[in-house]
Amino acid sequence: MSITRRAMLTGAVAFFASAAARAQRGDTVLTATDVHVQGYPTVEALRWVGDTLERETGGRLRLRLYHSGQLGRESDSIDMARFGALDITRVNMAALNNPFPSTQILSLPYVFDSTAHMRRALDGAVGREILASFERRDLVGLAFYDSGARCFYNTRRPVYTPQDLHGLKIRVPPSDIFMDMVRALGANPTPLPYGEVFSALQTHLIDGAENNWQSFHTTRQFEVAHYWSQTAHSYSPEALLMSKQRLESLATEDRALVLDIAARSVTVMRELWDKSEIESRDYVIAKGVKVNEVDRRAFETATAATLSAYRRDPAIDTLYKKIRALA
Ligand code: GTR
Repeated sequence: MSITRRAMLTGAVAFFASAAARAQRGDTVLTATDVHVQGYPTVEALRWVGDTLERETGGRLRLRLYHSGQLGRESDSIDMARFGALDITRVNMAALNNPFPSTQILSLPYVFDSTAHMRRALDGAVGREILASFERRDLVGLAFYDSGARCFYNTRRPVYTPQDLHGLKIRVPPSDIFMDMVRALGANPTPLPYGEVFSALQTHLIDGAENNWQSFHTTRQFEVAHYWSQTAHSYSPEALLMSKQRLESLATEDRALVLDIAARSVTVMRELWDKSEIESRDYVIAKGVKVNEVDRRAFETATAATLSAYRRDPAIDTLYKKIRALA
């Protein structure tokens, strides 16, 4: 037998022996998913959750992370977690707006003034109320992560006022709020899964989209869309969700540990976020992306009807007032 073959066999035997020992010890492997690539702050925060779980339980609890959308679309991953086919999913609020109405306030236009404002709201009563709302549909809200300020970018021209968006086909995530908002701005909303936006821009199926600096950078959309306009129209944050059924299947102390580590990961995420936001912005600008400020007032006015339509729901209106009180 060749040395490499023998080494491979020895390796395989050792792997299966340790897997068998782990199974016997009752080790638990939690599966987690994220549409972003390795190195993206949400993925790295999840990796930190996995490493910390493993370290603090001596390997009894671990996380298997499927990044880069390996397990499909965000909206599908939410259902998979609800039915227990997946343990943890990291998704944007936009994918939750339709099935979980209390999340709508976090995605609506011009609700937050800054990242600091959003963090204050998420760390307090507003955040707690929204995280608790996931339980109604078999999920546990573990934490919120940042997603920066979403801005418009396109392949055609700089956008200073809503008029500049008129007639453009703009990709939106699967949320009625984003459909309504883009329509209110005079553009044509085109819902597409995140993984399809780059090629849609490249083939001119769409003219533009809206997102944060890190997504614009890591999906390489900046290579085809050269105009970034600082609209900061939505801070729609991320949610870390867990299958309720799976969490409840864990021993009491493990359950507490998962909740605690997820909560601690927020600080890790925020540090990664702040650093990568600057890095991504500087990177795309160095690659030739043209950035411009916008007439923010004009964007607020044009989207005001979208905000007030959702505020007709008294629960949303109460959350809105609590958030504005923290501005
Ligand atoms: C990103 C978010 C993703 C995904 C994406 C999108 O900012 O992190 O989870 O929702 O936006 O627009 O689809």
